[in-house]
Amino acid sequence: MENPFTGVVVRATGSWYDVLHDGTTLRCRIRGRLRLRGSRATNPVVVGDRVTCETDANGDHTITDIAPRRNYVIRRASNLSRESHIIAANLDQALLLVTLRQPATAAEFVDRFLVTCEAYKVPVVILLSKSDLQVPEALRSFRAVYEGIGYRVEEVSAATGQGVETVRELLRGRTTLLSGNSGVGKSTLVRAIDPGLDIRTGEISESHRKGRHTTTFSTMYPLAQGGAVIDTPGIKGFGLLEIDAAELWHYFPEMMRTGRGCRFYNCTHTHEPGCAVVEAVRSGEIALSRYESYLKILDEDEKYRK
Ligand SMILES: Nc1nc2c(ncn2[C@@H]2O[C@H](COP(=O)(O)OP(=O)(O)O)[C@@H](O)[C@H]2O)c(=O)[nH]1
Ligand SMILES: [Mg+2]
Ligand SMILES: [Zn+2]
Repeated sequence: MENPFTGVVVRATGSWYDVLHDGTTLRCRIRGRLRLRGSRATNPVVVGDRVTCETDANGDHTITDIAPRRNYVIRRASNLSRESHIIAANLDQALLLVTLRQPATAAEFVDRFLVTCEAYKVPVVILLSKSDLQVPEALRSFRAVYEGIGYRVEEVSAATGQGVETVRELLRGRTTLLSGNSGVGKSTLVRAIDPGLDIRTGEISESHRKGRHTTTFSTMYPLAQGGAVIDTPGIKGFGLLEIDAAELWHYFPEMMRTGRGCRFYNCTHTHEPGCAVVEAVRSGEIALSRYESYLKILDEDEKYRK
């Protein structure tokens, strides 16, 4: 094998990194100085990173360089933390699986994820999952809100096969971040597309890690048909700590459209007179649930910003 070699990080645990090179996964460590470089993120090497690695005389592999990231998705390291954690880099798109019942996905979760995708310029498609279990009227009103904003929404069901071909085509040849609450059907959907693929929970049960409570890591799974999906187990929400409070509304496309009409150029769309956004919420042009998500994110994230 060539030395140095290049590859893509398919799993990053913090202590070791799996790098896919030419169809083979090689376990690598990182060099100390890579840990220190740049960014506030707690993890220097992330799933999706294109890396250069060297193999030493003992046959041990070390990541020595990371190519600049085209994009990435980030979250707060934990609920009460100012540190950020990059979930994955170099994404072509994100698919957000949403179920309106069994289990019900909170609107705020959906909207936070969409804001993250807007902010980091990752195209996103919303999949209304387990469509066979949903109430048609609830599906219709969800679509009305999100398609009205400009998002693509598809109904899928691994049980009936609805939308599975559409998802197969969406995944082909692309690197896709798959997201959604636990239980919305991510693993089942991927198995319907690539039966050989077994997306597990991503939990690490190495003995030296016992006692740590959050031992879940995102993992990239190459697809037989080309492309790869990144599963992010255990992620309950996306923090937005790199987004300025004054800018948050820029990542709500419908607020971007109406906010131009506000009396004050620096309107926060909360209390100001002559606010075109508040007026649009009143008239029903902007969905109340979206505006509520905006207010919650503003309020919650205020305390974590620098
Ligand atoms: N009725 C129905 N059940 C589904 C569908 N997709 C998944 N499930 C079930 O929902 C549960 C959670 O699915 P899973 O794929 O593990 O969700 P994940 O946590 O997002 O990976 C399992 O019991 C699945 O059998 C679907 O399209 N329709
Ligand atoms: Mg799963
Ligand atoms: Zn305003």
